[in-house]
Amino acid sequence: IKHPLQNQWTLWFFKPDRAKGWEENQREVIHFDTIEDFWSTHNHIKSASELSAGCDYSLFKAGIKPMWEDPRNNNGGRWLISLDKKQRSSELDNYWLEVILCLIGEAFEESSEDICGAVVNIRPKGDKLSVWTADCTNRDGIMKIGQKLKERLGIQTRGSIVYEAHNDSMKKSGSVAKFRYTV
Ligand code: M7G
Repeated sequence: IKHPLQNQWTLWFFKPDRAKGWEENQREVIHFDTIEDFWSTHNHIKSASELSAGCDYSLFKAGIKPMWEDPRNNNGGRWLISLDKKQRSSELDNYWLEVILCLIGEAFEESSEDICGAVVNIRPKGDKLSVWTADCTNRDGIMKIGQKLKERLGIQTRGSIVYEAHNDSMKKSGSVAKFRYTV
């Protein structure tokens, strides 16, 4: 018998293709809902650091699309961890795996309900990891998730993780979105 996860999860892959719209470039790769199926997926796909520039992996609860427009994300936001270029080889894959394990293992306890998913963006200027939550006004839940994330990733620097509302990210045009919370 396989070990069931509390939630079913969908892995998405984004590959930039300028002939298509952003949403069309998001593809569902696989669903899983057991620990064993997670590991077999993880073991046979490329690691994040091997993806080409502009690609993303997203892992979301089944039924939630990895986009602002999904009703579960619409009023939400994300904890954002910005990496510098040299961290792609040293930290990125470990961090991404740890983020995934936090999600599928429901590490945020009662705040796990607020979790929608997580994204890794592979970018020339610096990769990004983010954890998306459902309600950008739920301060207590957001802070618990942010603190737990920092602890699990072993990040010590104060203020290194910032939370932004998707509504601000959407409107961001050159200028930096207002960060609502930091840990
Ligand atoms: P990004 O890929 O999150 O980060 O956003 P990057 O700037 O480091 O590449 C790049 C662009 O992708 C945004 O400016 C939007 O045009 C588009 N985009 C990103 N997200 C997360 C969404 C989304 O959820 N919905 C839509 N419609 N477009 C998005």
